[in-house]
Amino acid sequence: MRIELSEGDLTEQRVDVVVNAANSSLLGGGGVDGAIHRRGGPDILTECRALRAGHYGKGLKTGEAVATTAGRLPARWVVHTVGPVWSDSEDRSPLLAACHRNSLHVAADLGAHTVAFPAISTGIFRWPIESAAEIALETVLSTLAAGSSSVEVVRFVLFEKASYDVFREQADALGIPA
Ligand code: AR6
Repeated sequence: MRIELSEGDLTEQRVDVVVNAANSSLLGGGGVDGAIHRRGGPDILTECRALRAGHYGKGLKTGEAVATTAGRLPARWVVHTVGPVWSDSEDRSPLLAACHRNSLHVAADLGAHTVAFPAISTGIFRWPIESAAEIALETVLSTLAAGSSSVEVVRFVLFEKASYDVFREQADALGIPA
């Protein structure tokens, strides 16, 4: 099992699963969600609509994860998850951890070997990058250490150099090799 950090665009990753920082509507948005639907084409949205018409009639709850195929992206599946909006008054860290854990469980159910994550909640949802990096890395480490998963490589794809640097610093602190 390996954790990698990369500066770049999630929609260009040749992996089994890219994780989407979606919202509960599952019907698209800005940020990385907008980029995934733009680059992936309309099939992803068609599948998301079908999910809303079925089991996810009320939308996807914060912390949950669900898969669609990846349309024209060079990945096999998109796992959509909903990160928490940052709150100054409430500790929502367990929900941010749940996003990462549940995304990895869905990826493992698909038999995925390689998974790429963006920095969930750190854009429009305003989560401070230092805290997000720590939660994301710790949760992936503990989830993969916990047991038999098909997932062998988890790559965090950071859109900005500043975010990459923070993830690198937190990874060093957790003993994750460069
Ligand atoms: N590749 C990798 N990372 C990216 C990309 C990209 N192409 N584009 C943006 N980022 P955000 P959130 C980074 O806002 O905070 C949407 O409207 C970005 O710099 O995409 O979880 C959804 O529908 C930031 O570091 O997601 C929801 O409503 C990180 O991805 C809401 O935004 C996450 O930023 C979710 O907000």
